[in-house]
Amino acid sequence: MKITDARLIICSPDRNFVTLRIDTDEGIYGLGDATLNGRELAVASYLSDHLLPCLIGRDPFQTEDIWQYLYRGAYWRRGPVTMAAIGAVDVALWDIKGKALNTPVYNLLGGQSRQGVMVYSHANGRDLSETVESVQKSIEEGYFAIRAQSGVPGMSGTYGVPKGGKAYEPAERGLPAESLWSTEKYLRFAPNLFEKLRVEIGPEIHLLHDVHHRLTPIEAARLGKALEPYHLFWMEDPVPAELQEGFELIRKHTTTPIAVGEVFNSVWDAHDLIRHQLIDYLRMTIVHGGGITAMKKAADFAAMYHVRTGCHGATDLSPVTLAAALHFGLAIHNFGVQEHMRHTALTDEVFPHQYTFDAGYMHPGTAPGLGVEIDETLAARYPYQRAYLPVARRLDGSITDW
Ligand code: CS2
Ligand code: MG
Repeated sequence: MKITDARLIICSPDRNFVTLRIDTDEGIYGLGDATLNGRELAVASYLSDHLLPCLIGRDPFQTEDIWQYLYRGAYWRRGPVTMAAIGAVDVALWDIKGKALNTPVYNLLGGQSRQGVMVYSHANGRDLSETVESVQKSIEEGYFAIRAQSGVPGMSGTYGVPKGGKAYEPAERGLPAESLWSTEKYLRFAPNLFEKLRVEIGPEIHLLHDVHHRLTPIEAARLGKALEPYHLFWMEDPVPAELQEGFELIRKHTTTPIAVGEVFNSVWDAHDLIRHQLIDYLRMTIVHGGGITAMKKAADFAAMYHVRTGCHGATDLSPVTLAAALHFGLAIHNFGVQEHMRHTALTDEVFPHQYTFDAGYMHPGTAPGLGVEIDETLAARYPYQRAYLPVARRLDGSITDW
């Protein structure tokens, strides 16, 4: 089998997506997701201008050799743009391999290791009571793992809480929106949120929370300690993760489990975090982490240190990535949880898929390959529109981490 063509489908059904399609001389094609929220066209150029010409004529079954060729052959390694591009190629090749062998991709990764993939939903509210209601709605929908994000008293808005009751989508068209952040207000409020949630919903539901890179290690240690009575499933991205040794300080003070890595694009970004057992869940995801080939290696390394996966799965990762993540999560042994931020109905229409949700679990389906398609005619009706993630400033006006 030979690769005969590789091209991008860039569309914006409610939000921007970059999808790679690779065609072969046997009529089988594969899809990969190359979406990097707020920097979509950088990845599109890296693929179209640099990687795709190198694929023509290659054997799509050679996933390992092609991954190494694209990674080592670039000379300039790693980074979110590079690894999202390599990830898109890799996932499309696994899709082709599954279709050619007439088997779902999970069968190529070790087979079905569990009945289903436990997923967590997004619950949020502008204030405590709205957030409690939103968590209760997720429970009614069948989730038993739920991320809770709430507006903070005294702050006009915060991460994870939509404006005006719409579904939460952080990237906004036009220039970057600016938001204000107060660590003091947040640290005073967050423990109250989870105390109230435990009173309202009891101890069984897995509660997760995303700090979104906003604290210093000692502040994160304080928060983790304060949240211990509420037994969170995880506290996510407590600090910006460049300083891996900073997590030693957090670990010294709290047993609240830590999840990190959605902004990582290589296992090297988490090497010390994993081998020193400074985290409990690795959030790196298939699209940004270099594809299935890379994520399988990262998961196997993490398994040696009791670290489980908790792959990122926001709506800025397309249904192609969600499908790939479900195949991956169904097969690997040290699976932890998969994020399930539901795409809009229009996005789902553009990306018909086999995966299903039932009673807190998802399954990728048994179709050969990934079990996801793209309706190119419909996609063409929603052209790309530049959009940016917000920028955050402290109350004194200085830039902080959004
Ligand atoms: C968040 C994301 O899902 C999460 O855990 O951190 O919503 C993140 O903000 C977006 O994916 C950024 O594009
Ligand atoms: Mg996050």
